[in-house]
Amino acid sequence: MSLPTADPVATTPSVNSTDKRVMLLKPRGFCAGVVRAVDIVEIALDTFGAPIYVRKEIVHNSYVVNDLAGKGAIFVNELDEVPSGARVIYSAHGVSPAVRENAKSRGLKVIDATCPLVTKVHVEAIKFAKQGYSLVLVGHRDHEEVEGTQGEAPDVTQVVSTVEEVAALVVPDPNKVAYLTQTTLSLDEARYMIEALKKKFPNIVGPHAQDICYATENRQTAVKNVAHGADLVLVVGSRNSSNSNRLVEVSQNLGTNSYLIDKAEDIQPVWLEGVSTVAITAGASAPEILVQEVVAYLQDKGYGSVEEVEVMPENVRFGLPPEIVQAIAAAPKLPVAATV
Ligand code: 2E4
Ligand code: SF4
Repeated sequence: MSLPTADPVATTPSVNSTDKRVMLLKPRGFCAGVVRAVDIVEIALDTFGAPIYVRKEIVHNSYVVNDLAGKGAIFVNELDEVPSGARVIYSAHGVSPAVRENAKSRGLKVIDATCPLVTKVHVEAIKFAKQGYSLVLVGHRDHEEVEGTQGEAPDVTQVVSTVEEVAALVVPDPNKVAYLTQTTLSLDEARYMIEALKKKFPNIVGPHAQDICYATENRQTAVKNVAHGADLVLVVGSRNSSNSNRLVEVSQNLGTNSYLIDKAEDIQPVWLEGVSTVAITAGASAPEILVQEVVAYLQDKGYGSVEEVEVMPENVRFGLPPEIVQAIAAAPKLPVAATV
């Protein structure tokens, strides 16, 4: 047997243009809570006029935030930056009672864009705390949603994000423990964490239906269904979007390369080397216009076939909050155009 005379050169298999295709996952992108939150800011700007303040990013997406800022919304980190008596919108991720009290004492006019499915978790926290339970909130400590939910019962709530943290939990009565979760966790991670909690506290109680919301679950299920048939999964979403990051993890855990991109320009050409099938999805806060720009970019690179793959239907809508419904009702009606 003869030894090779030189190091073998790594070659990337070239992909025939006719094999290059895009799978566009469905459901993807805006969920009902995000549609509602963005509508609230737009309607508030239209009916009340500027200035309209928004506490934190209305949703975790740079394009959405920049777009609304361009229309006159003023994004602030804390209520102290809002002038007394002004109008302020709470983000879709919710706020703690401490924030609500601060707004009241400052005389701010509040419009609440908290997603109803986040509010549902707040209600559970209040219920369990009233019943004397110690609360374990499974989630990411620095996330605004977790800060808001924890704030409902701060003295009895502990946040955990790893099984090591579950093992280290100390509570006054191990038979009186309840758990809740952030709405945008990985379903697999959450299951694993809840199993660890049940082992440590066999009498632990939880919500009737799980706290991870339908949109998080559907987008993860769609990725699970197609990741095996793709060489690359691109997730459109911003860095600070929890649910978008979870979609990348779901794909990577199944062994399919995946990247989070804010926009088409973030795609690095090297990612596409040897790739024939690209699956595209989008986090719950990522607008469809950015998805279409990614599709156009890939088409330009020879991915000529674009097929929408609908894994399940999704038809959820949420109503608007009363302050907005009243504002719409009170707004002067536009004159009806004369017919010729
Ligand atoms: C409120 C609750 O929570 P996450 O970081 O995924 O938020 P994002 O703004 O990216 O998505 C919408 C949203 C809002 C999700 N859950
Ligand atoms: Fe609401 Fe779920 Fe959308 Fe979050 S991802 S805003 S909880 S519907």
